[in-house]
Amino acid sequence: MNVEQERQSYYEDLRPLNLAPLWSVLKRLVPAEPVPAAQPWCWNWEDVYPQLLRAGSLISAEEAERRVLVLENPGLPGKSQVTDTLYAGIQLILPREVAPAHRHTQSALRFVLHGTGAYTAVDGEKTRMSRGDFIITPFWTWHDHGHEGTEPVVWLDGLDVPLVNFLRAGFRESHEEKAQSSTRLIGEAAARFGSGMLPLNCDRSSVTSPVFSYPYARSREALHLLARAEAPDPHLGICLKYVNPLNGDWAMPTLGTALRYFPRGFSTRPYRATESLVLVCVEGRAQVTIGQGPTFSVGPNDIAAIPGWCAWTVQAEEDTVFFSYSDRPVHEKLGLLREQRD
Ligand code: 1HN
Repeated sequence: MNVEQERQSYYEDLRPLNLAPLWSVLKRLVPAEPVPAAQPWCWNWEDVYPQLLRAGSLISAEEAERRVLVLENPGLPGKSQVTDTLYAGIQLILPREVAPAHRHTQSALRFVLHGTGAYTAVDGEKTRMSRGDFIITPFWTWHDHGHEGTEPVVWLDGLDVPLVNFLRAGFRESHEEKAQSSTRLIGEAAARFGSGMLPLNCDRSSVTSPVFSYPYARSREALHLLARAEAPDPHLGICLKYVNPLNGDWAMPTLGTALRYFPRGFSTRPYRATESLVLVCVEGRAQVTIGQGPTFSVGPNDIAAIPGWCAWTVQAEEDTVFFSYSDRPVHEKLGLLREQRD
C-alpha cells in the first residue's frame, strides 16, 4: 500500500468511530474569506405581482395561514432563504380576509408595497398599513393581519428564520382566537415611544423598538431634507437607520433596517461587508451592480438580494429611495462585522 491508500483505509476505520481528520476539511471549514451560497439576484414586481394575484384566487389567507410567495435565492433552492441568513416573502391579503393570530420566536418586519386598507395587530394594538411603512412584529408577540379596504394589499415580510433555525431556537403557537381583540388605541405605541419622548421611568430593556410602525411619510421627509443639507456619503448615499428609542440601537435585535436615498445621477463607490442585505426599491430607478456583475435595473417594488462580502454599487437614474434589511446587528454584536470601502 502506498501512503495515499493507507490514509484512505485509515479514514474508513475512523468513520464508524465517528471520528474525522480535520486536515482534509480545514480550508473549507475555515475559508480565507466568506463563501456565500446565495447568489446576487433581483425579483421584479411585474413578475411577482401577477403570480401573487393568482395565489389570491387559489387559496384564502385563512387556509394558507399566510398567503406568501417566498423569495428563494437561486443559490439556495428549496431552503426558503433570500440570503444565507435571511428570509423574504411577499404577502397578499384581500378585502375582508384575516390572517389568523399566532406568535413565534422569529422576529418579523413588514414593508408595505401596495394598496391600502389592511392592518396588522401586534399584542393588542392595530396599525394601518400604507405603502412604504416599516412595521415590526417583535419575536414572541401575538400578531394577525386583516383587511377593511377594497383592493389587494401586498407587503414584504423579512424574517430572521434561517438564523433562528440555525440556533434551533424556533418556537411557535397559534392563538385560540382567529383575531386577537384590541386592548390598545391605534397610535398608542407611537404616542408613548415615538414622538421623541418617553414615559418617565419607563422600562428600557426591550431589545426590539416599542415603536412598531415607522410611517413612510416621516422617514422620506427626513431623507429628502438631509439631501439638501449634506453631500451623500460616497458609499452609502443618504442613509438613515431605524432605531429603538429606548437605547439608540437597531430597531430590531437581529435585523438592521434602513432607508436610503440616492439623488438622480449619483453613483456609489463599491462597498462590501460581511452582512447580507435585501434591498427594496420604493421610488425611482437605479442600476445595482453586485460583485463582478450582474447589474440589475431596479425600479419600484423590485427586490434585490446581496450576499455577504459581495461588493455592490448603485447608479441612480432617477431620485431613488431604497428600504433595506440585513443581519448587520448580529455581526456587530458578535464582533464579526468587517467592511471594505473602495
Ligand atoms: C409569519 O408569521 C408571517 O405573520 C409571514 O405574516 C411570513 C414566514 C415564516 C414564518 C412566519 C406573518 C412568515 C411568518
